[in-house]
Amino acid sequence: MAKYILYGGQLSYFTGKARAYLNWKGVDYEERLATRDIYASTIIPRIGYPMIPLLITPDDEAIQDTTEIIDYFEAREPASSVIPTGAKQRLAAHLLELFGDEWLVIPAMHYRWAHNRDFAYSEFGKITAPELVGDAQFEAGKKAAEKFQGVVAVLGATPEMAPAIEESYEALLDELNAHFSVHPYLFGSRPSIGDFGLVGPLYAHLYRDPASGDLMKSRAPEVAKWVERMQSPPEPKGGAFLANDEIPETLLPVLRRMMREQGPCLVNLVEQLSAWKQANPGTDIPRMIGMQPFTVEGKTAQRIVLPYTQWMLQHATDYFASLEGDARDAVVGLLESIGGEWLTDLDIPAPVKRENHKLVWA
Ligand SMILES: N[C@@H](CCC(=O)N[C@@H](CS)C(=O)NCC(=O)O)C(=O)O
Repeated sequence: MAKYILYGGQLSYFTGKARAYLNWKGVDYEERLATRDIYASTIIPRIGYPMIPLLITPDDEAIQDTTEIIDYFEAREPASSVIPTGAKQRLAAHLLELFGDEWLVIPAMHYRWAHNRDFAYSEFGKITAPELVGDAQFEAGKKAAEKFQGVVAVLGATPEMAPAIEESYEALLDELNAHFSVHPYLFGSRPSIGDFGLVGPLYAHLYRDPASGDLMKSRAPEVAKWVERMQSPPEPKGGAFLANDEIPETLLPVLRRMMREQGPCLVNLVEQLSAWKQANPGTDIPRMIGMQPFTVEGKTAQRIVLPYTQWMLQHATDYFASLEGDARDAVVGLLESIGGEWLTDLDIPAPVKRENHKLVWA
């Protein structure tokens, strides 16, 4: 039988997330480098725009988007699920996937482009121009990296924010280090969608980029070991989530950080997207719709507003809306304890969904 093919690269945030998941799920797949030729011959023709990772199934279905890749396998193999069944654990797992996917891009981009620039150029060279060598490959990498470098500042990783971003990231490393010195994964001995979300930034940019890897290994060795477990799982499809829907105490500081930093931006995104829809009837949803303020460790700047982020948020809010009785009460209690009360009565006037690799109004 034909294998699954994952097009991506070691330097890519979201390929790291997909690879970690496929390895844990024991999927028989082959990873292929997304070279310039692959973008032209396969990625753009199949999904309409240049983005990785792209998974091609044995039935020749193309799936771009790591959350959709995970959903695809979870539906086929629910027995070894990375989605916890306990209400608090599941809601927290959705939130931490959202945090990893859509927020930790700020420290990831900052550290790559402020502290690992030449390494990144040479890695971009290897992926886009494998036929070249030496300086020619490095220059090709520099050119290919321009697109990614160009968005670093609008994502919020500006030179003015650098000290605050580093302060926050180092504190996050300390929090995660304390957690992973007690638990192998976020919610016990089985990784969850939250673990896969976090390993996106914490593998390619913050572990594999050399200066960032040195920082992680010296300051937070338990986090580095978790990254290694995530990429090469010692027990694929094994382990279990903690009993009684327990949220470990050591995770609370991480959840509070997420709510403190990302929470206000999520509320603002929902408002902006609703206003945008009203102002632009019948228009396709663009990739970005405006700017918003964000605050990290007391410092404020502006960053872009991405409608896609609301789709990730809706995984948490849709799940919350499905809860009743004790399960709902337990989740409300958790949200109150982490500064996430806003989520309990959040109204999303302009919900979105994904269809054929595009975001559309739901
Ligand atoms: N939400 C997507 C994000 C994928 C993504 O941003 N991939 C990056 C590389 S790690 C990319 O190809 N970016 C190109 C772009 O943003 O135009 C996913 O989960 O797969």
